[in-house]
Amino acid sequence: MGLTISQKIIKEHLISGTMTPGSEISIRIDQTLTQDSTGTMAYLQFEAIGVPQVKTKLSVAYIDHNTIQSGFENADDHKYIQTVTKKHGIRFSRPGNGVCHQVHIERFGIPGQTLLGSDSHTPTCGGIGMLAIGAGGLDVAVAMGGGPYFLPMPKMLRVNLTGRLAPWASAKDIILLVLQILTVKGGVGKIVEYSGDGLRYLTVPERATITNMGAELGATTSIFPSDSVTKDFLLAQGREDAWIPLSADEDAVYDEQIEIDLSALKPMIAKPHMPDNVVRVTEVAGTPVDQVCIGSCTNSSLMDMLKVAAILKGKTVHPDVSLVIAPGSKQVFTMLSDCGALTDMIGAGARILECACGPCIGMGQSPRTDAVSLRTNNRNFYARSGTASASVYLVSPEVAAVSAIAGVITDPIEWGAPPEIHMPPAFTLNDNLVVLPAENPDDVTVVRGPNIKPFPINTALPTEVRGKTLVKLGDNITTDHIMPSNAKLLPYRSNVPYLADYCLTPSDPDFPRKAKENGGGIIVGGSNYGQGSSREHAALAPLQLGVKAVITVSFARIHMANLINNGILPLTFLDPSDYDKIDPMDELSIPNAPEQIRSAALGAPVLIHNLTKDTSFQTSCPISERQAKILLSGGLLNFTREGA
Ligand code: MIC
Ligand code: SF4
Repeated sequence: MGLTISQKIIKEHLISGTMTPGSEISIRIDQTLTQDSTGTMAYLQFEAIGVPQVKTKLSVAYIDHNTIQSGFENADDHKYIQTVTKKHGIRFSRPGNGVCHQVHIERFGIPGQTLLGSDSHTPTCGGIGMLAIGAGGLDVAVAMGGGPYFLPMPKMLRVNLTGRLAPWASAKDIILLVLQILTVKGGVGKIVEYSGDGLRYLTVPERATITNMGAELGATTSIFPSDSVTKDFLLAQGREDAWIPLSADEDAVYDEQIEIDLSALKPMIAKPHMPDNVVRVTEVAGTPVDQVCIGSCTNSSLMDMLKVAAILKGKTVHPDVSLVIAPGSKQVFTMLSDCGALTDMIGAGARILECACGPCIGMGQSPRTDAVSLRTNNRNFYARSGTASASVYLVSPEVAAVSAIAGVITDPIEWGAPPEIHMPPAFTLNDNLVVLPAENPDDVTVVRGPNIKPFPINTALPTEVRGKTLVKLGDNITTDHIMPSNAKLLPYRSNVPYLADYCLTPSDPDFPRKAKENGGGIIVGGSNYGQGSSREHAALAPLQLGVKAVITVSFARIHMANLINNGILPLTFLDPSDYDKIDPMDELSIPNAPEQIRSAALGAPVLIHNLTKDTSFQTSCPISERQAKILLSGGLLNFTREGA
């Protein structure tokens, strides 16, 4: 039987397990990436593991999220990351070099290799045929130390693209359509592979937009073949040596398949507050717009920026609109400047931001109260912009640019002919903002600022897990609900005790108080709980508050792994109607917890008593035997220290 692209890469990197969907496998990791908002924690954990030098082929630490230095906290964390990476063999991409995913695909990604990143959009490098997976910081720390990465073997989903994009339709519209079809939980437990004769018209930056936003499907990752388009891109980046051909076998078997005719695709838009709330732009055309943000790791490539500049050239941004543009990398910024496109943007009235995540993670540019904000980002989760009352819509750079001029949401199809942009034969190369690790690690002193506080470490699983239902949440609770991140909170990513006071506050402002007053407790949630980011803080903050278990209808992949790594029990209702039978503040008890968790790994249900209602219900804990041991030890760090 033939293999898919990702099955081929997994087979080559397989350390343990069999490639049967759902069963636990472990793979060798070639490269890792971290960014600063998850990186401080990842490097603290790497230090705790105690491996002197990274054992990967390449590890890079980016500074791109926390770049508003409104106090000493960000700068201190940057210094910590710069020194800790220098000591342990990791390259350091300085602030100003760009957004991690954009820089990594330009300068470091390699087709056929594996990449583990402490950021959910790590799959961006799937655009060049790399198996690139987002994970929690601790999993990345273990991979840097040479340890395997464990994951359930994913199912294979093929998206077959035929034809060629019609004028004004873009890669963003492809992934928005896929999100409309599959929803934000449609990719859980799957790898999405792209194929078909439509591929030959899609450039690497366009492919990267699609694999990047595949994170919003909940997919393990997304991947394109490595073909002549990939080769041309790597050649233009001066990295032709990195190219290998890679495609699925003719007789590869997929568990699911979707067909998309690119020529029929029209500009799409995701309405508030979910990336799968997708309609045609025409359905909301005419809505007045207050803010337009162009950038983020989804749409900040040179191609995207050149399109925007061509649309803005000679025009003026509508007086009621604030337009901000953040190019994705120093390379993009430099080339925009050299060719005069930057002048066209500035001339039209765009406010140019540094090449970083910026507004995408609420680091500045929070819109006004009740604003309509049009963004080229990948996520429009509730309150993520920093303004809870704002309505954030997700669009392509083309829709964003024409709407910024018109002042209302506009379908560009009515705008005339689209600009014709071609990939450059050569990109401008200058890696002078990537600092190499020290030749003599002993000479490097790691600098730790006062913002770095010890992070909570769980204790071994007690015989009885008992606690009150602190909160009962609905479906699709995101990590932005669990551990909000914005300009006020992001600077505290190395200070979990501080962050814990904001845990789950977008859903229940009293959650931290209730947790503290009750000595911790249990969270109850609906389906797809913990979707979105890889931030471990969404497990660490509940741990800090004494949360012992989370019972839901279903979990998102990375968050569930983060809960396990921190020794918090992830349980799912065996009968989803039991969700309706729990009320907030009901006291729950899991008797014989260690025994029940051990048996859960073999498929047995976990029995829970509702002491308040004097009833019982069954849950499942969908874990492997290895994960059961981690839970018994009270988390991965304890498990590793115990020498397992
Ligand atoms: C995001 O887009 O939500 C983030 C901020 O990049 C996160 C990482 C984080 O929370 O630091 C992600 O995607 O994993
Ligand atoms: Fe940064 Fe936004 Fe991309 Fe996350 S999604 S890495 S915050 S640009």
